[in-house]
This record gives sequence, C-alpha cells and structure tokens, in this order.
Amino acid sequence: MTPIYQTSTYVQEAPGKHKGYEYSRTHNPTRTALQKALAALENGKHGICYASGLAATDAVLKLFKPGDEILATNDLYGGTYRLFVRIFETFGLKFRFIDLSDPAQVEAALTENTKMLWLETPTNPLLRLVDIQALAALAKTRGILTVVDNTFASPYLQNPLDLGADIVLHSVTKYLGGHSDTVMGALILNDDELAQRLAFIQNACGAVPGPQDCFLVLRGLKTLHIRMQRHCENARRVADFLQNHPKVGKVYYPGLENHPGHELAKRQMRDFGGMVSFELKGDDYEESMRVMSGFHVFSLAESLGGVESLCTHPASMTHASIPKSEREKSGLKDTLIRLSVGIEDVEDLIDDLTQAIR
Ligand code: P1T
Repeated sequence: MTPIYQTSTYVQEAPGKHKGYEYSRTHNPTRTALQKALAALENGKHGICYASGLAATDAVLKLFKPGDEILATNDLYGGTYRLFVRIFETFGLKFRFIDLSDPAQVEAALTENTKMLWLETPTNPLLRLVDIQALAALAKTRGILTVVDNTFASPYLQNPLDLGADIVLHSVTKYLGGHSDTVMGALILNDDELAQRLAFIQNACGAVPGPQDCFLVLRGLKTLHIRMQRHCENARRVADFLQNHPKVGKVYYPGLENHPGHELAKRQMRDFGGMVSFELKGDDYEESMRVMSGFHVFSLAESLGGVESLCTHPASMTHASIPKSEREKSGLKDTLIRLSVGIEDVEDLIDDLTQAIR
C-alpha cells in the first residue's frame, strides 16, 4: 500500500539539489500516487488534486483574465454558481448560464469573448444530460476550452476526455472517495502545457489536499467499480418505485425511458448513476418538507456519492446560494427532493421511502 507520507518537507542533497521532492505543497508522494490513479481512471495523462472540488474549479478559473466569458450549464451545483458569480465576477470574468442540452442554443450563445464551456452531466440536481461530444466538437472549432464536471457520473460511468473534453473535474469528496470522510477535488487532462499551468496554480495558490486524505481516496478507489454497480442497481429500483407511486409526481433519473436525455445517456454513459430527484404530486412545500424529515435510513444531509444513502433539499441546502428567481428559471423547484442512493439493501431503502411518503 502507498504509505501516508505525513511530511511537509524533504531533506536535500545540496542547496537547490533535491531528490524529486522538496516541499509538500508542491509534491507529496501519497498525492502523486493518487494523482496518477485518477489520471488513469479518466484515461488522462495528468491528474492534479486540490483541497476540494471548489478549489479545483477555482484553479480552472484562474486560467482566465478580465473580460473572458464562460458559458455554463444553468443547472449546476450551487457552490459552483456562487464561486462564479460572487467571487470571479468581481475580478472581471463574465458568466452566462444557459440550457446546454440543446447544442443549437449553445452555438447561438457563443461570442468572440467566450473562452470556456462549463458542463455538468448529469446535472446537479435535475439530472439533465448534456452531449459532451457535440459541445466539445463545437468548442474546438472556436478554440474554446470544454470542462466537464464529472462528479455525478464518476469515471466508472463516463470518460469526458475520450469524448473530446479538455479538462475533467471531480469533487473527489463524492463517488471517488466514496465514504463521506474526505473533502477533495481533482482535475484530469491530456494537454501538457495546460497541465503545467494548473500544477503551477496548485502550488502557487496552495489549495492542496493532505496525505491522509489522499490515502483514504486511494483506498476508496479500490472499490469504485463495485460501489458504482450497486449505486446504479439501487437507484434504478428507487426510480422505478417512485415512478409507480401514486403520491409521487415527476421523477428525474436518466435511466427512465421517459427521461428526455435517456437516449443520450445510453450512448454517453455505461449506466445511469446513483442520483435520483423527485417531486411529490401537487408540489406541496410542507408535504415535501415532512417527507424529507421522515426518513430513517436516508440521512438528511448535503453531499452525495458515499456508501450511505442521503437525502437533500436543494433549495435550502446545496443550491441555496443560487437566487430563487434563477433557480426557478432553470426549473429547480423549492419542492424538489434529491436522493443520493447508497449501497444498502435496496429493500430497506424502498421501505424507508414507503414510510416517509406515507
Ligand atoms: O464540495 P466540494 O468537494 O468542494 O465539491 C464541489 C462540487 C462540485 N461539483 C459538483 C457537481 C458537486 O456536486 C459539488 C459538491 N456538491 C455537494 C456538496 C452537493 O451536495 O451537491
């Protein structure tokens, strides 16, 4: 097993002459092992880890300069929106949020200042599908960078670099770590020059993960494939159950045949993932709140991708930093319930949903 190199500095042979490692903000052997593993999982050449998913996003944004414009999906993690609008807009970057599921709309929205497409697919929390191959091809013709936040799918289900994306981002906190015990982010890419710039930002800005966390993620990765198989199986059963429940309204899961992105999901992903969102019939706010407070097996908490099932109320939790008017424009209702379906016995999950909805 890769040791946990719990060290901040390394003895050098002579001034300016080190043995490959000089200081742990720059390099740490446990982190190097993890970065290589993550690169391999995404079929990428370079992996670069950061202290959180948002720290990885922050590093990508530092590639740009005032006046540059970023076109982003209008359904995305609330913290990403907050970083874009509340931090980087004040430094002169410009952001526009549109529905990226229609490539024709995207083409019409591009301007000469557009420098990056920011994709999530499936999106958080509405599980919309975005065509990575089509958008990356379009972006390439204009010299625009395509970044895919692959957190919801994980590399087990989808490899954006193979579809033409330039950079893959992960909140490693989620499926890669897999046990709700670590916060971390990663970027994976092929381009040497871009990787050098991002590694420079990693060191110069300093948002690096510690060796203990790198070890935990290395251990988590060993079961990624098995966990993902079970997440997908359980989520499919949960989605089917919800779809057939008389009190449930809309169910958002790319594995359902009536999901508008189902055909694309079949092409782009190997399975449909562990995230399911739904609304109750009648869209009553108080009823939704009662369901979310009534679970015994699902824990009411932010985050996703751990072995234990979680339930989240996006409007007040993960997406509270997006103004209500913007949330409504993208179709995110205050009554939406998001489930991260874990790897427990699925009958326990169905029983819990049954009693909570009752
Ligand atoms: O939490 P952090 O490791 O900084 O990752 C941010 C992030 C980035 N991208 C996506 C798609 C995410 O879902 C997240 C974090 N999301 C949650 C905490 C959540 O419950 O949705």
